[in-house]
Amino acid sequence: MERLVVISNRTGDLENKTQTGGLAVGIVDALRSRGGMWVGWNGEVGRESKASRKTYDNVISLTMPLSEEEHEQYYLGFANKVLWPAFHYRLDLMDHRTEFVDRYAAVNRKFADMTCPHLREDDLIWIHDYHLIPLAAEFRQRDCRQKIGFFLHIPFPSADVFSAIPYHDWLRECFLQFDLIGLQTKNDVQNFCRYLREHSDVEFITSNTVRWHDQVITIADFPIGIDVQQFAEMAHQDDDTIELERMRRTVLKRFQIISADRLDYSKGLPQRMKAFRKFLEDCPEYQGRAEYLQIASPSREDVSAYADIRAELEGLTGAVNGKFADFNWAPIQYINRNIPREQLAQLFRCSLVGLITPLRDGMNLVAKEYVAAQDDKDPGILILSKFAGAAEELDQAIIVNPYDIHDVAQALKRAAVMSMDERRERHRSLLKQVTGNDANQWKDNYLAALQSAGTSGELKKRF
Ligand code: ADQ
Repeated sequence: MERLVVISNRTGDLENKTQTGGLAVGIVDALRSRGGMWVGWNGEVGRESKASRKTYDNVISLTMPLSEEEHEQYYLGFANKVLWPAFHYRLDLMDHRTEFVDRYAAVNRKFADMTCPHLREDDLIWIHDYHLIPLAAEFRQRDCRQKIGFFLHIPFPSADVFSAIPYHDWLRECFLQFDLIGLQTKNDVQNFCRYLREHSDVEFITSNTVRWHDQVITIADFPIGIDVQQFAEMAHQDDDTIELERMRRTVLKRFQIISADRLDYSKGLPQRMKAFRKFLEDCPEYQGRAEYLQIASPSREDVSAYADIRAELEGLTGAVNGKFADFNWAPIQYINRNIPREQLAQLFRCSLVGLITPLRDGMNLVAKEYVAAQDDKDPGILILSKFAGAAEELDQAIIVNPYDIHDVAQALKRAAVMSMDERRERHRSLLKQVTGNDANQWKDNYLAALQSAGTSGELKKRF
C-alpha cells in the first residue's frame, strides 16, 4: 500500500491516542495503518522556534514555525482576512493587501521546499484546506508526479462570489494542479464546476471530471464525519449529572438549549441570540424555564472582525439577561472558552435542543456530535441551519433559515412541544446517517477516490 503524506496548516497530535475532530480522527488512523508523514505549521511564531522532524512508529511528523510576517500576512492575512470571509460569502469583510498574497505564495513554497526532499515516488499526497491551495502547483514545479489530492473543509462559494476574490484566476490555476478536489457537499461541487464552466477553458469529460492540458481532475463531495462511538461513549460517562439534568427537565420543566461554536462571524451567534430573545417574547410561558447555554471558544482574536463579534455577543447576552432574568433564573449562559470534550459531550446529552445555526459552514461537526451524544430513549432535537453543509445529509433535523429570526424562534417553539415519538423517529434517522458516514468512512472514500484519480504516468509538470 502507498505511503500517505498529509499536509495541513496545523498538524495533529500523533502522541495522543484519542484524537479530537473529524480531520484528526480520520487522518491519524490512515497514517498509522499505511505509514507516512504529516507536515504542517507547529503553531509557534518567531525566531526561537525551529523546524523539527519526529518519528512516531511508522509516521513522521515534519513541522515548521512561522515568522512574525508569515503569521501576519499568510495566516491572519490572506488565509483569514481574504479567503475565509470570501468562502463564507462575507465579501464585505475581505481585507486584501498585495503583501498578503505574496506571503501566502511564499509560505506555500516553503512548505513545498520542506516536504519535497522527504517524498517517495509512489506516495499519495493529501493536502488540506484553504491555507494550502497553491501547494500542488509548487510540487509540480519541482517535478513531483505523485497523485495529489486536496480537501476543502470550508464551503466553496457560488461562482460570482469566488470570482470576486482578488487573484481568483491564479487560485483556479492552482486548484487545477490537483488530481482530486474534494469538497464537503454536492452544492459545493456544483458551485466549483459552475465557476470552471464560466471562468475557464477546461474541457468537461463528465459533469464533475475535467481535462486541463494533459491532466484529468475530479471534483467530488466527501462529507466529513466524526468518530461516533467515541463521542457517544464520552456522552455516557457520567450518568449522575445526566439524571440530575433530566430531573430538572421533568420536575422543574426546564427547557435546555445548547450551542457550541468557535467564536466566528460565520456561525451566526448574534442572530441566534436574537432568535432566542424572540422566542422568549413570543412564548412568555417559557420565561423562567428556557435555558440557553452558548459555549463559544475563542478564535483568531488578532483579526478585528472577531473582536467585533465578541463585543456584540457580550452586549446581547447582557441585554437579554437584563430584560428577562429573575432572581433564580438567567435565560442565557454564555461561556467564552474551550471546554473538555467529555464535558461537551455530556452537556449535549443533557440538552433537549441542539441549536446549530451557522450563516455558512463547510460541514459543522457539532451537529453530528450532538446527534451522537443523544440517548435513544429520550433523545434531544437538532435545529440546524440550511446553510450548514451537514444539512444536506441531516434532513431529519428541524431545518431553519438562520437569517430569519422568526423562523428560528418558531423552530424552538416546535421543539418545545415535540412528542417523544417524533423525537425518537427523527433521532433514529439522524443517527443512522451520522453513523453510516463517520470519520473513517470519509477517509476511506477519499483515499479510494484519490488512488483512482488523475492520469497516472503522464507528465504533470505544467509550468
Ligand atoms: P470549525 O469551523 O472549527 O471547522 P466544526 O466543524 O463545528 O467547525 O468543528 C468544531 C469542533 O470544535 C467540534 O469538534 C466541536 O466539538 C469543537 N468545539 C467547538 N466549540 C468548543 C468549545 N467551546 N470547547 C471545546 N470544543 C469545542 C472547520 C469548518 C467546518 C468543518 C470542519 C471539519 O469550518 O465547517 O465541519 O472544519 O471539516
